[in-house]
Amino acid sequence: MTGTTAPHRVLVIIPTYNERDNLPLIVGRVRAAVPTAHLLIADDASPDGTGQLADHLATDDPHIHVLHRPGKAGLGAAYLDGFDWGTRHGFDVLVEMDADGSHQPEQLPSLLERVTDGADLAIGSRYVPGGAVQNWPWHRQLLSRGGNIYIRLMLGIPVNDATAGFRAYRTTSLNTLALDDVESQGYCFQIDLTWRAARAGLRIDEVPITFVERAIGSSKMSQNIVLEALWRVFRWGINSRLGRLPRTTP
Ligand SMILES: Nc1nc2c(ncn2[C@@H]2O[C@H](COP(=O)(O)OP(=O)(O)OP(=O)(O)O)[C@@H](O)[C@H]2O)c(=O)[nH]1
Ligand SMILES: [Mg+2]
Repeated sequence: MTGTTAPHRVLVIIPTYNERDNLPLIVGRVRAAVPTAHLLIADDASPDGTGQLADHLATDDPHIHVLHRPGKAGLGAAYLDGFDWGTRHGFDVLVEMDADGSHQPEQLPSLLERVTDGADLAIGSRYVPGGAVQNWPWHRQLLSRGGNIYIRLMLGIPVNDATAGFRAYRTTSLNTLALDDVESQGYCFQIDLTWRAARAGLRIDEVPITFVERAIGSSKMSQNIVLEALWRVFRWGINSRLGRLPRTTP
């Protein structure tokens, strides 16, 4: 697909925690890039008033919806809630996108095009030819690239950017992945869903994107998020080798 029309009913889910200054910018860019898409802002009671700002944006635009969650419970929990909301409201494609401008809405049509072409999951990838990262310090690049090598070695999945958080899922395919037992948060949430999708035999396409480091607001990335990913991936890799795989389908 080229241009600005969406192939199906598309919901762009944007989890937010203290993104007041970023929110109007990202919402405006999504609305301009794919005007037919709807947005769901999943806010975890941000102390900076992001949730109230989201409500304000939603009053002026029927394409904008807001999910108020009671407190900070991590990216994964916010997405699971968003997936559930999107499924109940009949959306065919569910998109994950950060609020901080790292994922460029102008590149969303190329992800949606892959889903139209038959992909179950289109991943906006930094690590395929044509993909890039802008303004990341060397230690973040090392962590991300090293993390992806570790994931491929441990899990053997043919994905170059398994931690990427800019994705489009076909709703019917996503809902075959037994999401009720997903416990992972942060980057690990993205790895977990990639691992489930690969084991379920879903078609995963990587689409090159340019990831841009946030210019406004602060990162929620922490040492715990990295340790969680290291540990869970290690456990999944060992269990897989021992033939003790967790279930992938209900
Ligand atoms: N609802 C909700 N959103 C969150 C939570 N933690 C992070 N987010 C949002 O998830 C997105 C990604 O978070 P970032 O802080 O940018 O983390 P990151 O992209 O992994 O790390 P950086 O590369 O350092 O920016 C942003 O839109 C955040 O506002 C959370 O606990 N709840
Ligand atoms: Mg970010």
